[in-house]
Amino acid sequence: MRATTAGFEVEYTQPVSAETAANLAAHYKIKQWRYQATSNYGGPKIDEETLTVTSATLSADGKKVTLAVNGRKAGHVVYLRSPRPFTSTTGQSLWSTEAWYTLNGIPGVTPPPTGGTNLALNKAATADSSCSTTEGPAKAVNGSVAGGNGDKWCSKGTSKYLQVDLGSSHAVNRVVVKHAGAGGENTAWNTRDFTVASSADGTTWTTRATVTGNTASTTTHDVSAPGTRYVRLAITAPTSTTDPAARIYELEVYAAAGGGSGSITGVGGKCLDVDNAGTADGTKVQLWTCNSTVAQTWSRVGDTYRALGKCLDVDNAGTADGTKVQLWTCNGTGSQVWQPQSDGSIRNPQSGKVLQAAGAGTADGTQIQIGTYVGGAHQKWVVNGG
Ligand SMILES: [Ca+2]
Repeated sequence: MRATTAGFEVEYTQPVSAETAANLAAHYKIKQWRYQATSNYGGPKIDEETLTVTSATLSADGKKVTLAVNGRKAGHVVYLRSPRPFTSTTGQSLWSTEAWYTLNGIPGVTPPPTGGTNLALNKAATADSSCSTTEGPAKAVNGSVAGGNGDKWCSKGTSKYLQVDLGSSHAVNRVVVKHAGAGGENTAWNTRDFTVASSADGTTWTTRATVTGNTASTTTHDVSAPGTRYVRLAITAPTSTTDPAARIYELEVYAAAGGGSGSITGVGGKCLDVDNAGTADGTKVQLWTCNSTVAQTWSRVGDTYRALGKCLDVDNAGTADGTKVQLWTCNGTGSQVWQPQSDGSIRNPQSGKVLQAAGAGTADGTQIQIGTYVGGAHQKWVVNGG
């Protein structure tokens, strides 16, 4: 079993039977979970969830299955099970039906930054309440933990939360929280139970991490939260004692390196490509076999994707299904705003449609267009390098 950019590759010693191959994806049950280090040996599974196998492809020799799997997260254990009957061409049953894979990182996906820019630094922060005027939410995004007891946000509210507005959309991949102990206070006051959620608009939230029983002074949460403008820390149990106050010295938010560039791969493993590396306004954008040329090198600049100095653009600000997508001079309009979604699609908010390969085609030269999201493989993209 090997990890791939889109899922896993599973190799067998004998070719898979026709009966098993007939409904191949249904032969794979996948779960993932993670562990949090404790002072004891071992610990409970955390964030256990079932993953969906969206496709399973058998190799020509019948010995290798390529699985596309939604929702994998770095830093998790992946458990794969193939209940019997699962047979070879000679009628033998699969000997071992289970496999475990420790997914430290997803191949081809930019790992979280080890340093990087803290996107929350000095941004607008809000909270449910503050213990005092000198312990407001801004103190949790001032970049410092060494300023004494007043260098934190503190709340004794009934629904404690701290929220930061990053100011623009980012593909957030790490949130770091510095609790009471990080500021030199009693470590028993480190936030015990909390969630980290993200939002594109400050209204609709997606929970990205759920933590219970924390005792650490600094907690790091590796997440996959594309299109994030707002991050919210919601606290359900502020301390491991009866002390009622939440104490957050710093809330840090990181994303894949800004200004990075790389390919954008779609259906059939083909790349988003500018026809013949043309730079004229209106140049066709298509699927093409990946070749690492500048015609397939896209940079993330704000909410745009750029190649050859121009922007990925919806023709004539169209909103209809099938409106073609092209290369155009960057002009700051909604036709050039693209927001990666957690479901793997890339959304153009102005039209409410997503980037897709026309007719679900995979041939070189397939036109790129917008369409209503239906969850098809022709609407899923992997943005590499930034
Ligand atoms: Ca601070």
